[in-house]
Amino acid sequence: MSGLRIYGIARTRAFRALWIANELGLDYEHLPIEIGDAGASAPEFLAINPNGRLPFIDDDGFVLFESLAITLYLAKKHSPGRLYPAALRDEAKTWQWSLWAVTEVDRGVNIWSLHAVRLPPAERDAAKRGEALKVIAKPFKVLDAAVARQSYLLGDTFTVADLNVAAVISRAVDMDLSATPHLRGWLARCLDRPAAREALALKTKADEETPPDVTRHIARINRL
Ligand SMILES: N[C@@H](CCC(=O)N[C@@H](CS)C(=O)NCC(=O)O)C(=O)O
Repeated sequence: MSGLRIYGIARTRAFRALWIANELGLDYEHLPIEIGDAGASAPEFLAINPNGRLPFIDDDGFVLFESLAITLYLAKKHSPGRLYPAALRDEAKTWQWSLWAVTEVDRGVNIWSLHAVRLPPAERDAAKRGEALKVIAKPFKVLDAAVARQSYLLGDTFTVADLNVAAVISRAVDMDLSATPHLRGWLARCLDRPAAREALALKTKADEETPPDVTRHIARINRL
């Protein structure tokens, strides 16, 4: 056992940490705790991550929160020069794409998926869904162009830059992506990797087992 613990049910952004850990072939312990008072906001977990959010990791006593900080840290620790790029400018592009994903598309994809897939059909809001699609349309065109002439964001090989962006927009696989065919192909390539599929299987199972009240709670507390 490597001493790595990943906290958070795979339905949450913990999916990102699980994917990178699988990609790196790490031996880790997954603690699939829930959001809220019975999970991340319980005193024992607040003592580790005072944000009360998921995911967080404990790597041999080193605690880290923020899903993409976790993926970048693990990739740099275990795969320098491979999943984590060696060259300064490739590293900078990795930060660029990671920050871009969080600021430009994370919330929009989340809102869309809640109101297109995850909330009970009668509670889905078509206006919110449409607004979310409008917000992500422009950044999706940017991503589409970035992978139009190369297989991955930094060139010919898959790196943590791809993992971060693909993980953030993973729920977009259920969208009509015909307006961004390169993005669609790239996303399928990324999510088809064995390490991604393994994490996605956990996420799908967690999605299926999530009671509607929890999904409603997620939409309410995040104003989605
Ligand atoms: N920027 C943070 C966001 C973490 C976050 O909001 N996680 C959600 C689950 S995906 C959560 O824990 N929500 C519970 C809450 O807000 O109380 C990250 O990427 O790790």
